[in-house]
Amino acid sequence: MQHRAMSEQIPTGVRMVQAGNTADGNRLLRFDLTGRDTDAAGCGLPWLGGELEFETWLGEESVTCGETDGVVWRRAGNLLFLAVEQHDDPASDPAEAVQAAYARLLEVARASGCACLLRAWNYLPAINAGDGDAERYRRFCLGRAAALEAAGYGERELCAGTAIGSEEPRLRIYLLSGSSPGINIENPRQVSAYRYPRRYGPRSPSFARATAIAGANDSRLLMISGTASVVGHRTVHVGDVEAQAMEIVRNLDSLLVEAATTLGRPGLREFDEESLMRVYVRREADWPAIEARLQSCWPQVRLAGLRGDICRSDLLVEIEAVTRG
Ligand code: 3EB
Repeated sequence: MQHRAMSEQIPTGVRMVQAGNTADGNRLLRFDLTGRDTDAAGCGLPWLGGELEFETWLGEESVTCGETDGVVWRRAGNLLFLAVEQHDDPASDPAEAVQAAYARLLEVARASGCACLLRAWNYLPAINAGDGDAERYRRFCLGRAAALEAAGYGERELCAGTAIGSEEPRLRIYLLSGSSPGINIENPRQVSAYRYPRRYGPRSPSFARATAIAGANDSRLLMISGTASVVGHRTVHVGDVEAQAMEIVRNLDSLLVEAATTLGRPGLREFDEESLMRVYVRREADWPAIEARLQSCWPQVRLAGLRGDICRSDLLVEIEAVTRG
């Protein structure tokens, strides 16, 4: 897999990511964050509020769809959206099931000519169950890393990601891939997750802090990973949810500056009325305070609040975003 020089055009394109449940022949991906529509992709998490109930991702070309080896897919031109949704026992070790699911996803992506990873979302139950290296999140990371390694993906071929704990006995993995690579951005305030030290688990988490692809009208679509109150590789503000939220704001600001500079796109420097965010909170009661804080930082941004477990047990909130510039 080749990584494209940054000065080159990236042909893989998403025309638009919009809030709302709109119908369009180019609809590549639809997330129903409220969980009401079981035909759509979803997080399997209780929706707590905010203006964002649906995300609709539109491709540049018309969509074809199908199912291969238990992987449901939709294709628009150079882009492929893949989904695996299957039963998962919260009391089990998820490593093998995750490895097998990722192996199937990567094989369908490869066989379709869309082997380049662009964005991944992972939802699984009881993510913090188990002690030390037996924690289900760490076992998830092991299975994911093993499948990626077996398929030949190195740290430069990872993509933006999210991994959140649900309460339904179900593993959901959604993947956006393309025929050409995106551009990965790391956060200067954070150690790259794929280089976290051994203390966080036997295999480091396989994700980039953000991935940029082409958007409409020569813009760039920046897909930002789940971002938590992590500075360097350490959790900061243990036990203080509002301080964690404000640290995330600083992490996101730093990532935007890095992306704007790396990509030469000053329009990416700040979130705007097109930016969408999913806000995962461990304790439902924390949502109103978090929502108020985020609204005062970014009055134009549309948020979805979701009740989910964050992958380190000392993290209380995590935010992912998509923005264009
Ligand atoms: C962190 O910064 C928080 O394993 O795919 C965020 C986003 C986190 C994605 C993943 C984990 C993942 O380490 C955790």
